[in-house]
Amino acid sequence: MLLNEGLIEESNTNNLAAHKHHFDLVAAGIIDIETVLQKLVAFQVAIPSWALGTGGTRFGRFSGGGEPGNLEQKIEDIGLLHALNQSSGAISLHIPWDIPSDAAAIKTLAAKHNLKFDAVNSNTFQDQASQALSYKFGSLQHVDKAVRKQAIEHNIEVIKQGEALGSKSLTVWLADGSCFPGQLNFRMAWQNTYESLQEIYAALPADWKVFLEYKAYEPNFYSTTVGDWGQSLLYTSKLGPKAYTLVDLGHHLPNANIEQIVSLLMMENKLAGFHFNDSKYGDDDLTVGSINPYQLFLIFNELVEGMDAQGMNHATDLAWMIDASHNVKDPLEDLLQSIEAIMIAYAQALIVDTTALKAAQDINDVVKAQEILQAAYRTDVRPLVAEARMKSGGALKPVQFFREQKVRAQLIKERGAVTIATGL
Ligand code: RM4
Ligand code: MN
Ligand code: MN
Repeated sequence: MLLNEGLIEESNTNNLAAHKHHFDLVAAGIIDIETVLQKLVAFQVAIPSWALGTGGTRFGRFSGGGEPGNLEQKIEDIGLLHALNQSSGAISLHIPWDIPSDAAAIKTLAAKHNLKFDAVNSNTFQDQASQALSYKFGSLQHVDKAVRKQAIEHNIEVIKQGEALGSKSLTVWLADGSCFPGQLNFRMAWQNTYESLQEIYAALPADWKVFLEYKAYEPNFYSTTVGDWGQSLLYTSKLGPKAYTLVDLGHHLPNANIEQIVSLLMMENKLAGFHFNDSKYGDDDLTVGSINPYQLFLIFNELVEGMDAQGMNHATDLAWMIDASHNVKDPLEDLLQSIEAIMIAYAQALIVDTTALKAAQDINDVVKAQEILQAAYRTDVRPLVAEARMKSGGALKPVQFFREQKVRAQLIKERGAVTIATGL
């Protein structure tokens, strides 16, 4: 379904007086408000094609109604999100869950919704019906060369699919590892993985990048062959300048200092970007900012500091994507909340008094440094985010709009109450 723009305007008019009151209050305290707003307007976060349906756990999945049944409908859903918040202007495809049957038609449809194609993702963590050899014991690391070859060829195929759509990067997440001590020779697994990645790297078009995601554990529980940022950085450093390390927030052991990881990866010019989500225990794939919004702010604080130090463009020089699973929420509402949480953390990071912070750091004034950071974090920047959204044609209150206009009910009417989106 396409949203009627007039309805967004109408809803904004109804909310305008209250918004203006809140906006003026907060804007008065911000020195270069116009620059902050411009940066917020420019910032776009990609939506993965697997996040439009209801997720699940290994115990069950409780699908909602009106889920997109094909890639076209997924693009329409992201189009809806983008119309509401103007910050979700890209889609990231997971192959083979979402192989376009007609790339040109899919490109045209995406363009109609003002969407670009972000990184394409390969999948060698599941066996597909048509597949000759199994990934039960790994893919790029596998002891059998024939399995490695199959996995390499799959990645090269994904690059080709991405090229046809205008993507410029491949994200590789490997489930490879082992479940029991003795199962795997770590050094051999590392070497095999490295050699396989070299072949994929060699197949990258000149203007492409490859992102290597790491994950501490799961589905393998004893060892993971790309288990942390150090291991990923070792691969990406050896591979060459087109290889970068991707940070998925849920892929760390508890209490990891993710903001420090981010800072160091940026220092080495090896940070690919992010998969945003939040977690309490592991790779929970909860809504970003729902458990630990302060950590999200601290991460954005390092991002802004690091990107500014290197003269990077906040909106385009790193890859931003949501990677969450919505078990008990409407996926579209959850994605609206996710984008809002990201924009809030970004806005807070943009208003940190960096000059004062630097001065406090230089004289070891620890108390002052904390005051400065928390002054930004405790500022209610929601009116700034809403203002940026409205300026670009989005809704002041996207979730409220989604509910008032009964968007899900309309999707159920169009698509049916029992539909299951491809994905996990
Ligand atoms: C993994 C990882 C990947 C994602 C899959 C679905 O845990 O986060 O990025 O492609 O889940
Ligand atoms: Mn991820
Ligand atoms: Mn994950």
